[in-house]
Order: sequence, then C-alpha cells, then structure tokens
Amino acid sequence: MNLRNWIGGEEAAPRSGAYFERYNPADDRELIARIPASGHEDAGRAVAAAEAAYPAWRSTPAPRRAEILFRAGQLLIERKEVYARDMTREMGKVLIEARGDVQEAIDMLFFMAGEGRRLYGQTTPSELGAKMCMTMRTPVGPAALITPWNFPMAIPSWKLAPCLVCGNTAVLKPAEDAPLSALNFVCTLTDAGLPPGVVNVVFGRGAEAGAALIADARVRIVSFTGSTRVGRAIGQQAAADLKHCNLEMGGKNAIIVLADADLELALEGCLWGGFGTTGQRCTAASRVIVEHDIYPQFVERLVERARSLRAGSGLDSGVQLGPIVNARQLQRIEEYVAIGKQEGARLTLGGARLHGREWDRGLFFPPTIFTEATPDMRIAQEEIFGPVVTVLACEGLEDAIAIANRSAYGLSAAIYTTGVNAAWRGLRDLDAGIVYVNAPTIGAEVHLPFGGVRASGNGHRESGAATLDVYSEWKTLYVDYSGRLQRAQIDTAAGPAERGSQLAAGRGSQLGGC
Ligand code: UN1
Repeated sequence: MNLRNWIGGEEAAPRSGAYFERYNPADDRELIARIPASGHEDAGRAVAAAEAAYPAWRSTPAPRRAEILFRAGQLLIERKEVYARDMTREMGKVLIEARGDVQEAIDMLFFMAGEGRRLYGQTTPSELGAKMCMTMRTPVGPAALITPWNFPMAIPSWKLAPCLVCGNTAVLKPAEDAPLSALNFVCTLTDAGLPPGVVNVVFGRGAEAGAALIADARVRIVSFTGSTRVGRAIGQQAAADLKHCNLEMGGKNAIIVLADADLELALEGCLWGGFGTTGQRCTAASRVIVEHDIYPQFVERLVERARSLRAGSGLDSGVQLGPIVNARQLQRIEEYVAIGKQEGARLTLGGARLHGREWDRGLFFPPTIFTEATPDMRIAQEEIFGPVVTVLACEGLEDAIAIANRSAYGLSAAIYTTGVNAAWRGLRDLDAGIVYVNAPTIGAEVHLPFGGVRASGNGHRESGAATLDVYSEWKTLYVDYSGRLQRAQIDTAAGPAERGSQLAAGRGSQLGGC
C-alpha cells in the first residue's frame, strides 16, 4: 500500500515520487506500507495549506472547535480495536498496550474538548478606579508537530488536540516507523468534521521533511518528541526564528526500592516499568536502585520474574515483550550490552538477540538485567531505549535520591516504600518532572502535565491544561471606563504608600517648624 501525504484535505504524492518501505518488526515478510519520502517542497505545500486554513479556524469559536474533538473521541472508541491492531503490526507493541495507546488519544480528545469551554484567563483588579484587567488566550499560528513511533497515536493526540482547541492549524510529521497510527488519528479528526487544511500530514525522514518544517518561517509553533540530540538542534533553530517550541526528550528514569517497601508490589512495578513496551518508552524504568540490605534477594526475584516474560508477536496474547522497533535500534541495544560488560557490570539476564522459529522473522530481544553496576557507568547514565535494566545498590534514602538525581535527564522517577516520611522526601527531592510513589515510572494520565527537567525537556509541558501555554499566547486586556486619562503608577488613588509619604512629609514640615 502506497501512503500519501494529506495536504489541504486531499491526498498528495511526494514531489520526488520516492517512497520507502516499512515492514512489521515482528515479521519481516509483512510489508506495512510504502511511505512517501517527502522533502522541502511537500513540507512547503503543507505549511501553505495550514496557513490558508488558519484565519477561518482561529475565528471558529473554541467550543465549536472542541465539538469536533469530542466527536473524534467518540469515533475513536468505535475504531479502537482496528487501530490498535494496525499499531501492533506497524511498530510492535503488544495489543493490550496498543489499545491503551488509542485510549490515551481518546482521553486526550475528551479532555481538550472540555478545554474548549474553559480556556480560562484571569480577571484581576486594577490599581486604578473604574478600570478592569483581564487575560485571554489567543492562537499562535501554524504548528509543526514531530512525533515518535513509540506512542504513535497518543503522542500525536497530545500535540494535535491542544493545538486545535487553541485555534492553531498544524502539519504533522509522524515517525517513519509508525505511519498508520498517525494517519488513522488524522482520518478520525477529518471524519469528525475538521475542515480541510486545519491538519496536514507530511511523511518522510526527520532530516528532510522534519527539518524543512522547522525551517519554514510561516510555522510559529514547533513541538517535538524524540532524542535529546535532535531536540537540542530543533530548539536552537526554533529560537533563531522566535517560534514557540516544546521539546520532550530522553530519560534515564529510576525506581528506588527501600528495604521497607512492599517487595512484591515493587517487583511488579520494576517489571512493568522496565520491560513494558519492551523498554521503549521515554519514561521506562531503566535504573532500579535497591537498598543494600535487600539487594541480593530482590535481584534474585527480579531476575526470576523477568526470565518468565515472553517475547514474540504483540498480536499473540501470551506475549509480554513485542519486538524492537527496527534493526538500528536493535544494534544500539547490543552495543550497550557490550559496553555494560566492558565497564564491569554483571550481565545477570538476557543480553543477546533471540533466535529460533518464533523469532527469526523479527527483531526480538529478551529482558536484560545488569547487576553490580555503579551509578557512573554508561549503562546507568545513557538512554538505551530497550529492555535493559541496570540495578544499583544504595545505602538508604539519601543515597538513593542522590544516585537517582545523578543523571543528565530528569523525566520521571519512582520510590517504593511504606514509610510516609520517606515517600514525601522522595516526592520533594527527586529531581524529575514526574514522581511516583509505590507505582512505576510509567503511567502518566492525560489531564496532568507531562514532561521533564534538564536534558529531558525545555521547560514546557505536554498534557494537562499546562500544555495550553505551548499552543497559545497570553493577551492582556485593560478596559478603562473612568472617562478620563488615568496614568498607571502615577495617578494611583491615595494608597498606603502614598499616605506614608504624606505623613513623612507632614512630620518633616513640623520638625522644620520647631
Ligand atoms: C513515553 O514514555 O514515551 O506515562 C510516553 C506513560 C504513557 C506515555 C509515555 N502514558 O507511560
């Protein structure tokens, strides 16, 4: 199947006529799609369509815009199963997780549909009489949204839903490894009544289609989820053009397990956080920091449980680990396993690509655990993006928090403890955008802010009402109904400060009279 770009409400072949192929990562005999290798011209046409649709969309009342999102959410409920299967086939995640991914998009559509009747501003008193002060959100302009393959419908929804409810138009450039889910999502918005040109889709590689979108002066908002390396370059380019720019990047997320924790609960959390989505989440728990006293028995149980997880096709209901997304990524994981061994960590489980009848047609890697590692090793510092967990030992709460924070990244963190004080200390001191108590590092919900500190983000948030700041400008409104010129800071009615100075002046003259 040859996919097409979606520009101005119509399918469009890439100008180059070139396509590349995407195969099922669980079975290389299945061609998923031929994807347009779009370039500069295609990106330019899509931005032109978004720009042309912008005036009418921005002047559509926000509650009307929101109704389209709501209808899209309803349609997505009906289509959930079909779209989840497409997702598993194209990027590998197991079917229950693919359903969760579609559900996250449904949740986001409904949440942002509600925002259409809020988009709250502020009213606040004026320092002057007969004057009113307010703020309101206004749209920014066409947006370029660049999304990854690991949450191929949820993350486009995190960006598109707030972008649209705020009155902006968009060009979406989805990841090469998961084109169907993005298209399915945009198709649902179109079927819900989104006017042509409000959302456009350009397929292609980041370095070509993506870079052309970022460089386009007509684009006023950039939102990117992906690696810190690429995000940094995008941020620099967007800054030169003074675009709004939201960057969601890597993580090296830690779960702390204290000796007083419910160890069975902590085990389940480490397995789900470390190996869910085959470790291919930016919030994956790739470090587990275990209190010294329980280290040996916890590691033993973790290894035993991880060994029982089955890798295979995500469509098979007995499977917990789907394939690795592509060969390049598999190679990267293998390289990190070699690095870990070289650094002197102990490879306690896994570590080599799976071979055998069930696995030979796909890209499968088993749950992999390094123990006896130290916090500064590369396997404890760098994002691997695969089913590789590094277990570190700590002396207690303070030490655990220090180790967790010793990272360039700060996306999510978790602490398992039954101690109320330790839990609150963790919440206060773990330096991350998201902190969990007695739950793993994954599992964010759409109505709360999502994002990280330091190398994980650039100070903005996705999700929740917080993300509206990426997709709108504040406009400040002053209405003076006094009928005369009132000068701020100068014509203030006698307030405490002024009375104070009058008093001082009075005292001065009295003194002078003495
Ligand atoms: C990601 O980690 O790449 O919090 C996104 C979660 C999901 C989203 C994760 N709701 O795990």
